[in-house]
Amino acid sequence: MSDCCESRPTKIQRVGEEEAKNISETHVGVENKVATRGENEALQGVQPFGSSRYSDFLSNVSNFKIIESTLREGEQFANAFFDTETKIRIAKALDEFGVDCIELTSPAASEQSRKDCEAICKLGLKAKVITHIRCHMDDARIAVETGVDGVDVVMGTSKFLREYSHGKDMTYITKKAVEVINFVKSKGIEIRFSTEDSFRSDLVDLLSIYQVVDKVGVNRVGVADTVGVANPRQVYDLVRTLRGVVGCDIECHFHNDTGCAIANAYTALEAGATHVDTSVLGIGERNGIPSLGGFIARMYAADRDYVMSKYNLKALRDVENIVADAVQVQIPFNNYVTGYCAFTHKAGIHAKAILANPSTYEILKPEDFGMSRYVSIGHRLTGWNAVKSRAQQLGLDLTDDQVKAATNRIKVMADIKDQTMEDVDAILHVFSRGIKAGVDVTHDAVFEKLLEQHNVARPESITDGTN
Ligand code: HCA
Ligand code: CU
Repeated sequence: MSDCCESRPTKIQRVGEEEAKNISETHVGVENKVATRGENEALQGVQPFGSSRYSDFLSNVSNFKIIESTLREGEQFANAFFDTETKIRIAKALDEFGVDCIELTSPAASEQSRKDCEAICKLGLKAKVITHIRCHMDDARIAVETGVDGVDVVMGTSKFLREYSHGKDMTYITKKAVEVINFVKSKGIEIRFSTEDSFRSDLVDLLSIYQVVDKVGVNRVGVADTVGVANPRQVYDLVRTLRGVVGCDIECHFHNDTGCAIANAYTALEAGATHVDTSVLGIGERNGIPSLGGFIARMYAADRDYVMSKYNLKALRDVENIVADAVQVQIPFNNYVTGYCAFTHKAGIHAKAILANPSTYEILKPEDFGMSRYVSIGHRLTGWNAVKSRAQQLGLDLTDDQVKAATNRIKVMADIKDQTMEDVDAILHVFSRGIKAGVDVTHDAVFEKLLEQHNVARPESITDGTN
């Protein structure tokens, strides 16, 4: 259902991986002779300015861990209901992708949640299995019995949460945190302490409690933008300040209400955070958190080697399809990496450059993700270079002038309606055949007659309109 490539319209031309690779290799060779140093660096890698800024001493852009929370935050998505079998499928698919940790709903949430947590712990995954609990001894006691590798503890610290949620003051929160942390640690299990709604909490309160829990020996502290209010600059400031206050790892959790979740996660890493929370397709409370695919795309653009060495990028599509089916949503058309048009190039100018060297208009290499690039040619913005490439694929021997004439014909017809790939192919075949027969195919009436004959000869392909 959610396989984006199955439903791709036929006016789009797929550029074969091999073909693209060859074109790209040839082109880079030529380019090296003429391009400036900066341009060459940009062409050779995916990084925008050739050299990176990631030598920043604080930055973990090239050394981060993913805490994948589809089975915790994602369960808070409006459509989510995961039975045991589905949870196991998702956990295995995430493990196959290579996420570092898989976070599960609190075993204190329900009897079935507890059983599912135990079942996932028994799978023997490579990823660490952690669960997420309130800062409460009752929850902690249940969590440590499930077999998890770690426990993520959270407690609200903002004025809103202190007044309208749990009603406790900072002294109580700190005392509780220390009690829970000591208990979990005594069981030899990893522990993280996070403050809910960190960005609307008092900075002094935050830094004080993080300092206390760091001294007690948490493995990580967490910063959570629970309401999606933070912007990247605020994230940088807070995480950088926190980095100077605690010695433990720093996890970050960003909601996407105002569209900054991935940028915030990236900036947090630049400021010294070590772990980022994601969910598949970004599902979660309200409109969710950074999507695994979007976050990975962002990190790939920053350090392709690190991302490719650590994660099985070709498994992304599978895990997204599994989750999309489970929560009954479609993969969005503009989804990072796997969206229907993520690697589709349309304008003639783009198509020309893509055929010469895909890096000209692509920061992500589709083949690294097991995806294909497409060049859309049956429309009024098309260009003759892309049409020429299609003619070559069809084995038609047309001169550039003849291809240009055929392109004009495609544009005339596409002004009436977009042409399918088959329509485009028909025009090219008619041109080629007409030229061989010595007739003037640029003449409207001649062309139309030949096209009609061509279509009559292939009625079944006209009616179903597919390629
Ligand atoms: C929630 C809790 C949480 C916890 C994040 C964390 C949030 O509101 O459901 O443990 O760091 O967004 O604050 O998901
Ligand atoms: Cu959340």
